[in-house]
Amino acid sequence: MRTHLPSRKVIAVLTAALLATGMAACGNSDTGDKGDDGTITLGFSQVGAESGWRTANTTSIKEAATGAGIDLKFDDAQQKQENQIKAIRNFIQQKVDVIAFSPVVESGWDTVLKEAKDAKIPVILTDRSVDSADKSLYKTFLGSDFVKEGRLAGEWLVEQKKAAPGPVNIVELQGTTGSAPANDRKKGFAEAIAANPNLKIIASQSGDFTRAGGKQVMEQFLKANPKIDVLFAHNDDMGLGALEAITAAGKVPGKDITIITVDAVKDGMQALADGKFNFIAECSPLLGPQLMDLVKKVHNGEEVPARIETQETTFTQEQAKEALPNRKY
Ligand code: GYE
Repeated sequence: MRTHLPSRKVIAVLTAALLATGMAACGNSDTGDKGDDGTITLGFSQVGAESGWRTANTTSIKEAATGAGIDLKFDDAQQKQENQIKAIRNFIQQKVDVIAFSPVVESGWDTVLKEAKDAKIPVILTDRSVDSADKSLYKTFLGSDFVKEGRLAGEWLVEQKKAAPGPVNIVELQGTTGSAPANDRKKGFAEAIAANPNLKIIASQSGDFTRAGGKQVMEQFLKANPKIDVLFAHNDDMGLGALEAITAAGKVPGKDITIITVDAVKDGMQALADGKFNFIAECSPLLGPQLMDLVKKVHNGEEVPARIETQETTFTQEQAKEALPNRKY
């Protein structure tokens, strides 16, 4: 029997149209879903603002996101893992398309990474890595080889001190305890200086990658150790803080104490060009453009390499003088 009710086909078409309207109405920046315009939403959890390196890294990421037309949700964790975990959970709740973060420390991420995986949100690690055994918890890791940076610093010192007649006393300012760059730079440096038994680390402590930390710990080092020949600081900022402590103790940085750092941000390069630092192993913070490229690829379901290493170099005082005028950060 014929009825005047709409056919099944018509109902299906109407339902689809209603659904589409509903989705368009709620599927936008508020929820973090990809909108009709195809904009990708990226949730990014930054470590903090502890150093010149970090500031340059944040600028690079924000500029690159704007340039790539990616909707960036940026969170500053103030050097606290609990804040990063909270931020990542928020990103999951907001249903962002991709999550990227720079893990403040290496361990303790499995649970939250599993939550992101279960929510089918791809994760990209940038700058620092995690020690998770399950590599399927993230798509890729973009950043430097920190062991290599430590090794390059150590190899330079071995060459400088090859004719040293007696013990060379080294103090080390470590980065944030438990962070990949602190663990790896320490390891690479120790491996390299093992080539000369005269080179001895007599004190090693964390200055948390900050100028204030570097100054304070260096003051303690100077009080406790009458003969310090070399300072290896895991970043420029701690080295810059240490300069104040060294000068206040009546010693000449770069002469009485050889200073080696990592990063090569502008202030560090200036200290090197001025003869206050002696050597810097570069670590590039300009990861934004590569990160945005990876975000797009991962979002489109394309395969990406599991590890992408940043290209970097080293600087002597002469090389710093040459490079300084063109240094962008
Ligand atoms: O060397 C330091 C910053 O993770 C590579 O963190 C980064 C390090 C960088 O605070 O200055």
